[in-house]
Amino acid sequence: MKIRLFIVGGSHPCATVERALEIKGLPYSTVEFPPPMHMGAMKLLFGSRTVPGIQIDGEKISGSRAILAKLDQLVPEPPLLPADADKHAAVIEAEAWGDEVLQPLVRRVLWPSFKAHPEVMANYSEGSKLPPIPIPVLKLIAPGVTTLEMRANRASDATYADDLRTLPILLDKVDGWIAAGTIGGEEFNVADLQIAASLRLLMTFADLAPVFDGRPCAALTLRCFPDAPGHAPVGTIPASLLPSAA
Ligand SMILES: N[C@@H](CCC(=O)N[C@@H](CS)C(=O)NCC(=O)O)C(=O)O
Repeated sequence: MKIRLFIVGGSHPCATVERALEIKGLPYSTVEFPPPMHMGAMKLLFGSRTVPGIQIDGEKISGSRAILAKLDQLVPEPPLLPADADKHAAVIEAEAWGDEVLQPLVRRVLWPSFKAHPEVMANYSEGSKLPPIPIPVLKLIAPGVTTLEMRANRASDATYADDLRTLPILLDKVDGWIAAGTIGGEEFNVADLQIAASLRLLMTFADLAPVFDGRPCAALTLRCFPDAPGHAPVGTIPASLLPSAA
């Protein structure tokens, strides 16, 4: 089986797919694009402008959920979905929430943070195959890149404040799923991979450490994704917007 994964470095849904490929023991190669250039390239290649996209023996699939479903079909063991019908439905619901609610929130926090601190963006190219962009060049292109990304992700100063204020409520929801056994089992399911990848990216923000501290979802995230590229030091997010300041 020849597998090519199309990614942006540091992207959380791309991390979800990479972890699934690892769990399934499937070797693959990657094609990496710098953001926001991936949007045009992906639209041309996959008909949808988002990463991840995957090519499996020539068949193209776009979107982390569709890709995970395909991988589970191709390689059934270990399963990424429970056999029990009730548990299966609960996992599918948690996965959809991770994709549709949590994933976009992470982008709406990320891009305003990078807009204010373009130098931090360089930390997120750890492990990238692309040549590093010198900090002065990064600072020069950051206003354009971050404005485009904020527009594409419907991010604004208002969403930045709102998302950070509501983050603890979202984490309570994830902790609830862990308590119910929907996620956080010994073997990771599609919802674990979807949710933990988003939380892992948020956990690279040192400012958010107190929000995650001691939470079951933080432990699950680190178990699922021990390492993640990137680090945003304290002060990247304005103190006035941090949930603990509310
Ligand atoms: N929710 C979808 C979409 C992923 C997504 O939005 N990826 C971002 C990067 S993290 C992207 O490519 N954004 C470009 C755009 O919105 O045009 C998935 O999980 O595959």
